[in-house]
Amino acid sequence: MNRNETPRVQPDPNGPVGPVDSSLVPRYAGPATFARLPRLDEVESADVAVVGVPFDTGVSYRPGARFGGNAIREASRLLRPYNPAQDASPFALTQVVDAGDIAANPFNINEAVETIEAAADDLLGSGARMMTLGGDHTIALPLLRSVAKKHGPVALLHFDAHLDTWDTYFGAEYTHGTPFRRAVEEGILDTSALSHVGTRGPLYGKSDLTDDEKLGFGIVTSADVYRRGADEVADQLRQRIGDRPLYISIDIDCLDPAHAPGTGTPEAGGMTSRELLEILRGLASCNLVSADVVEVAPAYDHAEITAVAASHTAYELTTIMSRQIAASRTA
Ligand SMILES: [Mn+2]
Repeated sequence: MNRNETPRVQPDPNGPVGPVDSSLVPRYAGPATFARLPRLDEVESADVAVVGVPFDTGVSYRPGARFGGNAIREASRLLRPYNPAQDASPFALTQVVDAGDIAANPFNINEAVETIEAAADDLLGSGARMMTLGGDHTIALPLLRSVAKKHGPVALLHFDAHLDTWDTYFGAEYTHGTPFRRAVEEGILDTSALSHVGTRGPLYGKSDLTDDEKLGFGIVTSADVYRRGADEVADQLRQRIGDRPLYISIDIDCLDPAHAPGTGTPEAGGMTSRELLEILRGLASCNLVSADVVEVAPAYDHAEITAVAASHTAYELTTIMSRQIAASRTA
């Protein structure tokens, strides 16, 4: 299909280029960009750039998250342009695009981290907010470095079964279990507004928790979400964050393996996808400057369960960013 002939949802001919019109081209036809959005090179500029980082050299257990971004894109074919939970049409409010993949060296973690940071600098420098699809959690460090160059130290909400604040693995500094310790050490996080959400499972020792607390993190465990409910948790997180620039990093293993089997280090007793989406909706008034969804490993997935959850998660985050950009323009 010639791209110039591709029918698109585009309510305003002078407004953003929308997704492929699924009433004219079936959802399962054509290339899979995120939510069937235009590619970056098909538009003049982007407000929100969905970008893949196919890199998983930093994993400690099951590999395979390098295939996560494209699995999420495939599952995102079913996303529709109106988000009733937030009463918004994110792709009509602002120009959202699929910016393709950042090509990172799979054999050299340090070089990959530099490449990802430089590519993020380019995208953020163009004025876009980033919605990154991982990749393993190592990639959050270079993404946060880039975001901090633009906004200063940012508040962080880290949805994950794990703390990801360990020091090193086998002597390696940059791994998927260490990005947030590095980020605190580098001064790129606002340590008055950091929280893990969804944490659970066995640790190496109690010192894992006391070390993490010293770095400045609060913890909302998976059991806290179950006992207190999504609304109360979102209220508490919103109060902690205030109007600080916020980065949200979502390891899909924050969800129970029933909701996200396709991931590298699954832990029993996790949140449901409904709880995750409801917490995110409760954060819609926060100043979300960029976000990532990582650790989708499709080789362990079944029936696209994990990729569907990740695509809806990215859609909710994209909607939050798009609404805020639109609101700032009319303010
Ligand atoms: Mn993680």
